[in-house]
Amino acid sequence: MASGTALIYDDEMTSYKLLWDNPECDIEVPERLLSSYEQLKRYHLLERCVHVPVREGTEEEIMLVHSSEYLEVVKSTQTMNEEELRRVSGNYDAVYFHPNTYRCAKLAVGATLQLVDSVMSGKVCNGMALVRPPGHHSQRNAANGFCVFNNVAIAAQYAKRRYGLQRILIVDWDVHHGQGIQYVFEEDPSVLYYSWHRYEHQQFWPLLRESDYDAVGQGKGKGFNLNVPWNKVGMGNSDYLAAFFHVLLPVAFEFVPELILVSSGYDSGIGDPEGQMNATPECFAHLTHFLMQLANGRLCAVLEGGYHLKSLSESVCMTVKTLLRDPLPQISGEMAPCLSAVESIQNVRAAHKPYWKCLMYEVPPVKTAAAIVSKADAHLLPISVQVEMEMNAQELKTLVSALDAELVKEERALLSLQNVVAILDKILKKKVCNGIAESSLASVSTTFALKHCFDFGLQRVLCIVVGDVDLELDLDDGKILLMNICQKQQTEKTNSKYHISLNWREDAERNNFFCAVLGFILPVAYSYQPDLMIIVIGPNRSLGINGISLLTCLLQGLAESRILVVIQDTEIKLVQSVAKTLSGVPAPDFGAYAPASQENVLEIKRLRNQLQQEWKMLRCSVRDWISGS
Ligand code: Q9C
Ligand code: ZN
Repeated sequence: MASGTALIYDDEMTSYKLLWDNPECDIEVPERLLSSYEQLKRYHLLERCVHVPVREGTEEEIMLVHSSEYLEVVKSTQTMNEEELRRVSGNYDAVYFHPNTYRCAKLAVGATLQLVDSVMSGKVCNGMALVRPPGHHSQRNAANGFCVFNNVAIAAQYAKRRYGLQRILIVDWDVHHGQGIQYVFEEDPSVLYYSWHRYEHQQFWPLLRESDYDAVGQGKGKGFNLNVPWNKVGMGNSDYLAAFFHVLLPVAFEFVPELILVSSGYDSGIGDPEGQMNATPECFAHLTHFLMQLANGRLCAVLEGGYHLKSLSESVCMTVKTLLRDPLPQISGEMAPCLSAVESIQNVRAAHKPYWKCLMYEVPPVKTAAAIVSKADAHLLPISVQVEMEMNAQELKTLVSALDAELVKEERALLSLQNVVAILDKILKKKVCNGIAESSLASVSTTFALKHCFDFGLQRVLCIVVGDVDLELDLDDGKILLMNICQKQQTEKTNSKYHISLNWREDAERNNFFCAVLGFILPVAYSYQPDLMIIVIGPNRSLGINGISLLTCLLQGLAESRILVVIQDTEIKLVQSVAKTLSGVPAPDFGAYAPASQENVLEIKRLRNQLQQEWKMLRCSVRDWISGS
């Protein structure tokens, strides 16, 4: 087996810099390379490495990932004056060009390929390339986030071609999502891309929906894209290690890569102004160490980001020291991942469960989500319930305006929709099974939710309203079955197949809702076979918390348990109890059995007689059966 560690660096890659004032880009400085290289010298690591010269990447190599049109644009910047450079830079997100950028970008590609060749030829076992500009954000037709050519993506394509590799693992530990790499290999099962990144529910740059854990790859590439989104800053050693133990490493050992490329950004390290994370330099030694156990130790680390010069250079040294097989440093900090990290890890594992044997068993998917008005009450919900953030205002507006042009103009109505839409969306996309949303205007938000369901393609929605909530709905086509449970005696009103009023007055002391749920609601619901159920709780309800919990408990057998509970008046006790039943805690103690009142028994009987022709599961006597057939 090969031994030795390559180090690839050339100070020509420090020959470009930002020429004008732009706070967005001013952290990407030549000193990033200089200070890392100096530190390697100071620790006497440099002299222990095998020095491999850089070269330019060829046009053909660059075009393994980029279009010739884009290559020409970058090439043209060589001879531009400052004004022209500013204009071209402005065409891209967080990018600056300098007359030397093109030359350096070619050297960065070439340095990366030299590293791949050194490792693949067996000249060395592993190595690191210290390059500028970084690569992982750049795309077929675009520079992005300080990146010009996608060094690592090009290297993977190159290694596949030149060495006929069938499985390459790319580990992107930079704090930003390398969306450029994701796009190149999304449909390619021969390249497994893993990235963790600061995400904060899509509030952090590059602000992409496709950075979330449910971007698993497409077509043949499904399962070969692993995103671990960090929704909080301050992630540290134990969070990173947990993501390795529970996501990357099990999948990587099952994948059996032939080569590992590391998009080695250190803005995920402590002190970095971009990342705001807490991992110490020692952490990168451990990450490197784990990866060295795969692919016969064939590992190429290629610099991406890292903007705190001290943290960056120490972390680079830790990586190289580990590649040289020095003993590992002790890792500091309490070894316990934070809750937010564990949530992200659980979400990726559940999303990838269909694709990897190592995840196939015991991953419980997140079952219940809740969006409540008072975030301070979140801790009162069962720990397994995922508490949702407010939906992005713009996203909400776009969604609502597509379905209801009037509604989008009303601020108060829009506000009341926020929670409902956030949860419904998760249920429809099967990210969670069921959920609870508080909404100040249950009628508006439920009406909208129903529209959204049909727009999404659902066929039948069972809507059970408890209390006073007026829904203006068209109920003729059978797409909605509306059941009202109220105490008002609406004698003149006759029930129709899809609009049923159940007049029910619960005995305050005792439980007698069983006979309504078992004798009427469940048989009708099972006859209807809904795709989704919405339970709306309004004011003046005639059912207590126990009754509502019983209802949610027993309805879970339908619609693959897809239930959305909309609650109008903030009532934490009710939310708590419903959250418990939805998340699978056994039903609450209903107390001693009490027979239903005469009045209620008669109501059930009346409804059964009225509707058993339509809903045949209501039949419970031979006479019913004969008269119905
Ligand atoms: N206002 C790398 O680490 N920040 N690139 C944009 C938007 C751009 C990071 C802020 C960060 C780019 C390789
Ligand atoms: Zn970065």
